[in-house]
Amino acid sequence: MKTYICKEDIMLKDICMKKYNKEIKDCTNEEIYFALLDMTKKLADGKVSEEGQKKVYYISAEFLIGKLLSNNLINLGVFDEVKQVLAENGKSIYDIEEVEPEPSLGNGGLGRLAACFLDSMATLGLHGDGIGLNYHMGLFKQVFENNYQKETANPWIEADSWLEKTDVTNTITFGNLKVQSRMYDIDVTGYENRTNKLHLFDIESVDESIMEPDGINFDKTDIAKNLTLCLYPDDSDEAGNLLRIYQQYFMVANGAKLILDEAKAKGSNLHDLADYAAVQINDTHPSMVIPEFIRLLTAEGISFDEATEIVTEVCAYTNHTILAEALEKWPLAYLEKVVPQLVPIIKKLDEKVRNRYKDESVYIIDKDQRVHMAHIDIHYSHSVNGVAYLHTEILKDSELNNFYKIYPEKFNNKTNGITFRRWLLHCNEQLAAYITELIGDGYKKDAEKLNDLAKFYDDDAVLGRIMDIKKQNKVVLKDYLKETQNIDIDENSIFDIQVKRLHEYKRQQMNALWVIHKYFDIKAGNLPKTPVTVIFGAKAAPAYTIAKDIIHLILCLQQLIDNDPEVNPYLKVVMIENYNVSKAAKIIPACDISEQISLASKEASGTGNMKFMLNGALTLGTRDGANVEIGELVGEDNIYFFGESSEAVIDHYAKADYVSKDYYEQPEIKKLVDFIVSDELLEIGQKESLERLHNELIVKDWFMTLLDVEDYIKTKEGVLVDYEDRKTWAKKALVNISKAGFFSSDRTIAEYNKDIWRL
Ligand code: KOT
Repeated sequence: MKTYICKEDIMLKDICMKKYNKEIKDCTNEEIYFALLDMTKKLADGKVSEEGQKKVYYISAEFLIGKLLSNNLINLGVFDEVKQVLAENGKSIYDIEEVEPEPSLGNGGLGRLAACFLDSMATLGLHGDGIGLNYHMGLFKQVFENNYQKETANPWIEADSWLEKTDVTNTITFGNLKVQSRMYDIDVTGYENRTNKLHLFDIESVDESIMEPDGINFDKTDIAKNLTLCLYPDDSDEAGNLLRIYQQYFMVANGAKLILDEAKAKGSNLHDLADYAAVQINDTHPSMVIPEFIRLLTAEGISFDEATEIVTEVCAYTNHTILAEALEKWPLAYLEKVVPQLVPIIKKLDEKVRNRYKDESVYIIDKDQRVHMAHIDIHYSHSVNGVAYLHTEILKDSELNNFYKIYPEKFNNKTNGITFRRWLLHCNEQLAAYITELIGDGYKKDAEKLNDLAKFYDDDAVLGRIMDIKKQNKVVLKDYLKETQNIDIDENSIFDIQVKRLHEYKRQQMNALWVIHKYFDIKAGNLPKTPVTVIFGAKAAPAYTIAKDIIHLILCLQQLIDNDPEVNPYLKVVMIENYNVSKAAKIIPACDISEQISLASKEASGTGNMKFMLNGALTLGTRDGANVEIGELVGEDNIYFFGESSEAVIDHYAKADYVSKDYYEQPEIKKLVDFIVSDELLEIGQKESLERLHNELIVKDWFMTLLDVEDYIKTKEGVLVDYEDRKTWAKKALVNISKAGFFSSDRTIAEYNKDIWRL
């Protein structure tokens, strides 16, 4: 029996003894968690290796890292050993995982991507650190009350956590105040490779007590107390917008200082900064780093023109959305108030653009005196990338076409990826072990090796095992839902899953219309061969009314169907409360049908689609984002596409010729939409919400739900029929797993490095 982990000075049993004066078997799960935290940090420290001259800095307002313990143990190569030692002492690693609070330092895809990228940089042995903010509350915690989302506070920082306090401090100056900052570090341990750092900056004067219990309301003007309290505070009023600018500048001012200090320490004379630093700007939240660098470089005696050239060579920009409302444009007056030191620089940058180009659409400051942050990035970075093939094409052809015409050489695509350590090895241990049994464990470092699974496409025994593993994962999810939400689901039903942020463009409402269709169908006596469990998980932004109405509709449907004995043997709707990274890890391995049904052209990439595919779910989706590339890899037989193409959708917007009412008038569609305000649902739900949503779909439907709903329903019914042929389904699942290698974030990061960073 092994009673030690790796080195003698890092023995779990010794740490428990020293910390608590107890044997492992006598410790509580909490105590073991904190002991493992110490052990892991020590192991990770041993992997901090030599720095090369040049380093990447990934600056992002979000790093949705999720729980770290198990992943760190996996990456350090000691997970199995720890699991065994704990088991020998009557403890379960899975119970201990539950003790760890989940840091929710992100909203969704953009933040989770940043976390996957950190893992891959360390795994590939690239020296790349993250720079962000240490939000104390992160995103709110969602609870359901009266079939509505209610927000509650979500503090995650404990006295003992992954955060290491450093002695790096700065004074950050805003127009009307100064604050003291401090850097906290989290180790980022690569899979059997180096350890990098995630640097999170905080204010010393932060005050958690000013937050109300809802986790979203607090005095927005008290910047010295609230700056790092929470992620993306409500920006629907002026104070919220200003706070966002305070946060962004605080992040980049600390980041830029760190980058210059580190370069200088390695011998840079700043003229050669690009030989020491590559800065990746994760959408526009960190864009002020460009004028801030120029401010710092000119203060060191470098001319404005040269500073601009240096910064352009150092910085690269990633665009993650074409949704107009997400493109940041700050009123110049706000910047004058918060960061007056940057305003003359931004004006000069704008002047340079105006001197060169006549086209007003590429100016930085528009005629309404608003500063277009993305325009700063595009003019003054050397690289502009989209996050999936289709997305980059749309940027070049339409959204950013005027810029593409000026700088064709800057534009490039980097299709997103996910880390297989978290999204396969950790979340689906059984599948990972079985893949290893079949093809060896080379795929853990070289994901393309999953292609070797192709030789088993027609092997009945293998297909049978793949389905067995899926079934077991469904049982795990069933038990989890029983324990956490007291919900019963049937592991023999089809698990049809849509988990992601709630947004009209992602079209959870269309899935809800399918539920209504199925409800009618069952009532009419058309009973599905295999029951269907439709699982949703989604948080809505607190101020996004229609998104909250959609959650309300789904929860009302859940209740209606649960209480209808005619329907509930065949159909079940489950809305998972507080969907987050840890829940995703339990949900995704259990999925049969992965719902990726955004309006074509609107989902830049999606990364959930990749996680589901890797875990053997089949995609039901539009030809949007990375779905297109999934389709190319697996072939049309192994994915279910429906709906209008992105070209057709873009054309509808250009001509403004989509009229949802015309679709609504079709009797089949009208029946579904009108059920939202039926007596059955009004008895359960709130009139105001349901009527608002009903009306929205009929008179506006900006994201064209009714355009695609008919094809969606037809296609989904076809998927359910196909599910009945278990062997063919299993083969499709195996094809998906075997082709998922392309979506490893190791591949994405290798491309960033080869084309953009050049470390
Ligand atoms: C949010 C606010 C402003 C700009 C962009 C965003 C944004 C975009 N947040 N998340 N995204 C998602 O990013 C993912 C990673 O690239 C994509 O997969 C996904 O399609 C985006 O919606």
